Amino acid sequence: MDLTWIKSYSKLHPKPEGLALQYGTAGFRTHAKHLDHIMFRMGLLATLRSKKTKSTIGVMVTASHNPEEDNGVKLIDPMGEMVTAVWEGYATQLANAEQDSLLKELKDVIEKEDIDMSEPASIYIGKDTRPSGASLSRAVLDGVSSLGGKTHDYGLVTTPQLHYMVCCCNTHGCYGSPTVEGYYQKLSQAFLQLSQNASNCTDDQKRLLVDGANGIGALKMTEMEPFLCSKLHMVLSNDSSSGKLNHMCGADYVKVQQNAPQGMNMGVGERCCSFDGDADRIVYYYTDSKGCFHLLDGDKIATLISTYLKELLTQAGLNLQIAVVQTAYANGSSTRYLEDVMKVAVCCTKTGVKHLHHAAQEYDIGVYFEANGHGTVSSLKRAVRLLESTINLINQTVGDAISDMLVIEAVLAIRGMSVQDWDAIYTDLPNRQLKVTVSDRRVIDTTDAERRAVTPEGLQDAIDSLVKKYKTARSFVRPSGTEDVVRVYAEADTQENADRLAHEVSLAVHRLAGGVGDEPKPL
Ligand code: G16
Repeated sequence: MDLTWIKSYSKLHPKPEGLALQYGTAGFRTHAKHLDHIMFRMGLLATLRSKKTKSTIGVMVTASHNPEEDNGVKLIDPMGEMVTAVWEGYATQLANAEQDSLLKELKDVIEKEDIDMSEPASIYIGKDTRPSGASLSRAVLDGVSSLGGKTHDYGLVTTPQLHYMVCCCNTHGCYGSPTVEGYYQKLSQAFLQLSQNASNCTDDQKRLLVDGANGIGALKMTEMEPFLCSKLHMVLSNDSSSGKLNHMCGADYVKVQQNAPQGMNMGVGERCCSFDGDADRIVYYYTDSKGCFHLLDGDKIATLISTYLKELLTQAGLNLQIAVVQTAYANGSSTRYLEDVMKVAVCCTKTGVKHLHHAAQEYDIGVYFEANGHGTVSSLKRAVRLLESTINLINQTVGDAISDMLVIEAVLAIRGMSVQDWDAIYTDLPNRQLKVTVSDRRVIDTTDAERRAVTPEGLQDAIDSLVKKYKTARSFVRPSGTEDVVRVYAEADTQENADRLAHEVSLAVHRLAGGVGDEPKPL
């Protein structure tokens, strides 16, 4: 097939010479000014994927938790899941092709995948609220139309909403109606039905403070609130009316800083939650009467939801296998609680919900949450009436802050639990996350679900001997797939020791993995 016209189209979205980017943990992500050619090329690739799978494919323009100046793109496969590793490889191949070899690389993918170019293609596009989103999503549209694909531009949506639309479309409406209103209706109906099983909630119990990270989640919660028929009273802060996206707010900030976001007026003991920039992550928290901050992260969410589902299975007399999937970041206390007290299977995968999602699908019901609040429940939908509303309330395609929040609110109400009761299920081990800048983070290679570093030589030995100095301690390092940093995680018996260990491991990374600038300072 003659595709030479692609050459002239692609000149409108030229690649800066020498710039190389990788499809990372959740797609391409960097400063928005480097992304125009990537977006055009991802439009091309999504069109090929659509022709190949004879299905609608999604392209979400977002950089999620990253700063407002960044942007990125996530590709969505037919059932709403992330694209496969092989296609991630094609994405990197196309992204990094210099201008005059793009056509050759495109043809290479077409040949390898044996794509029939006469097939129609359909692409759903969405974007978060970043200022760069409008022009970058136009570049995606250009890419799709240059290969003759059809597009439906949903404009401003959360990432999970776009996953939902793609899944609805490819299941011909079985998963729901592929509109934003269809999404609100599906989730709110399930929430209202589930909530009928809760004893009457007081106004205080219905009140939830929501930090919208000054992003798309805030806009969408405002749209959704009327569908919830006053069963949940959300008080929004960081609603994008004034603050900057993810700046001193949002789920990533709260999780990493272990602190409340700016701009939220929290009363003692009040239940609060934070979304991230594209509303696929959520964390909960409150402050106690002594002013102490309590974080209920993805591990606590997985525990709450899996305990509830296990109870339902027991009540229904169903012998279904339930498992919780975690990553290296899971707090040691949560893993111990799940395995020893709850007796559920726990498995550990690499960071990135795409890895957790696949592992979760090995079980009848797989609850997966990263400690950072990104996750969901993936289950084989059996004809179990008791579970039906819970299942309907869950966006099974991908982690979804809105759907997760409604499940948590319903489960807390049904079980008559306060946020403090939930927090008391187990006590987190004190922990600390740090970032270290190195000249090339790819020098760090890991194994064992990223819990051990294979290179550079000597780094793992250094970590092992540092860990030995502390009680109930654990630490690991891994290159981020979304930011140009090495992430360091440490936990230990006290916050002071966790901080000290994280700092010592950061120093080892700086020394052994080519640290840039001054050595990390103690906390
Ligand atoms: C993305 C992924 C998450 C991952 C996070 C951090 O989240 O979807 O699964 O935990 O990046 O990844 P890394 O540590 O490799 O930078 P989001 O919400 O930013 O899309």
